[in-house]
Amino acid sequence: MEIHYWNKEIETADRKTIQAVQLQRLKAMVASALHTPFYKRKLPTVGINSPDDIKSLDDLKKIPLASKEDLRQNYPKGFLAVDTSEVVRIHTSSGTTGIPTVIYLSAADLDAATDIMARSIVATGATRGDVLQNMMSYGLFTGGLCMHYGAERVGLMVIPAAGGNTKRQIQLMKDFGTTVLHITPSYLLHIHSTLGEFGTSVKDLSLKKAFIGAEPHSENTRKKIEELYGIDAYNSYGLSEMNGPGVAFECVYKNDLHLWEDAYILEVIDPKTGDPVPDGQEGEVVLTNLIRHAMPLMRYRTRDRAFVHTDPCPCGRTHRRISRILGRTDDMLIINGVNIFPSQIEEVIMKIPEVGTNYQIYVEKQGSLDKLIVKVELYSKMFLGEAKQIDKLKAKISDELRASITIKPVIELHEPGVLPVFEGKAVRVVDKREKL
Ligand code: DLL
Repeated sequence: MEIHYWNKEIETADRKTIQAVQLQRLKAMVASALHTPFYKRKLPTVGINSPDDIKSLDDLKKIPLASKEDLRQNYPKGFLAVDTSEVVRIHTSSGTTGIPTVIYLSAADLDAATDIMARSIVATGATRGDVLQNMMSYGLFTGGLCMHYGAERVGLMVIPAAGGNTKRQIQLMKDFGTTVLHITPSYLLHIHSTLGEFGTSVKDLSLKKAFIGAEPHSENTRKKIEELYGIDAYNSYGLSEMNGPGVAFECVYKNDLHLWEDAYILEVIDPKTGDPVPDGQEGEVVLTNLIRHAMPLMRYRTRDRAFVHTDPCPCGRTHRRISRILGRTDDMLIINGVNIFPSQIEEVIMKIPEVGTNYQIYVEKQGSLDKLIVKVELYSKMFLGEAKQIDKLKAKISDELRASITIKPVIELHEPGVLPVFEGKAVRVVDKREKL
């Protein structure tokens, strides 16, 4: 198998070298962090007042864990270490309520993140001459722009197609000879089911690879994609809080994801106790960003469950690999790549005066795509009204939800007493999708 590297020296460095880089970068990160309101408050309470208080990588453990809740509570500038005049870009991701989490990048941060993205792309064998159609949404979501920059740096020809409009996507693939896709697995499967409708078959396309990520998927889903398209599909993991895609990526061997340890310190903890779990054991992934100084974020609880591989990879890269993401430790739903918290839905519907007291959220597959159904009980007097009024209310709930969670759910309205009542903890979410 032919192996390509973007930066062979660091990608194949021995553990001692990687750890030396980590220590030096962690110190620099603590120096930046001490300029943010959040860490200015937190670090002195654990005896860290200067980068010199970090003497070894073990001192990382002193730094308090950070959560999405911390980001939300400190929105919008509590984690900002520089003057906004030094920031060249922001991205956001959904938070547990309407308040998003925001990340800031300076020009140097963007450059560093782009380099890591380029490294991920090259690890799959994609290179100059390839045509990448980026079907992740552009805008505040990191999936579009961050991959775009990385692919340009490698020298691929990028088609910034963004998501949706399947007919146009297929046309673009045909017209420009797309060889690589960046896409959610659910959308890639969906496109396959529509090819016939648009008079196209896989043979009309030049596809060789797909980078699939932004949502959980199983090994079977990957295999299905590879068989249907006759391509190699590589798992791509990332999160906005760590600069988006490119945190961990599969190489040509496709045996789980190399996590770039010179850019991110990886820990896996028991989500209940916060204690580290041994390699090979499933736990919550905790990441420290070593390359973003405009907005330091250390020991961030991703809520993603995975385990660390200990066996070496035949590609020669020494950065440890994580398993595919096996689930989450919180209730965040990922619907066609979009992150949604049930609490966001509750907040919107409970503000609508006609809505009664009970509701349920259903997620199921419709073909290969996820379908979100929000079942809502109304006060009984509503059902005495005209059908037109009910339709109007459905549209109103749907529109208000869309404004908050960015996707339009199907709304079902019910009379009181129809939805299940729970005496203990209410089961608000019924997720009928494949379990990993
Ligand atoms: O989804 C960044 C990204 C874009 C990754 C494009 C890959 C490709 P967020 O919107 O902040 O960022 O969502 C991050 O999505 O914590 C995981 O729960 C989930 N996720 C991302 N990639 C994978 C994957 C982007 N390959 C959250 N497998 C993460 C499973 C994934 N889950």
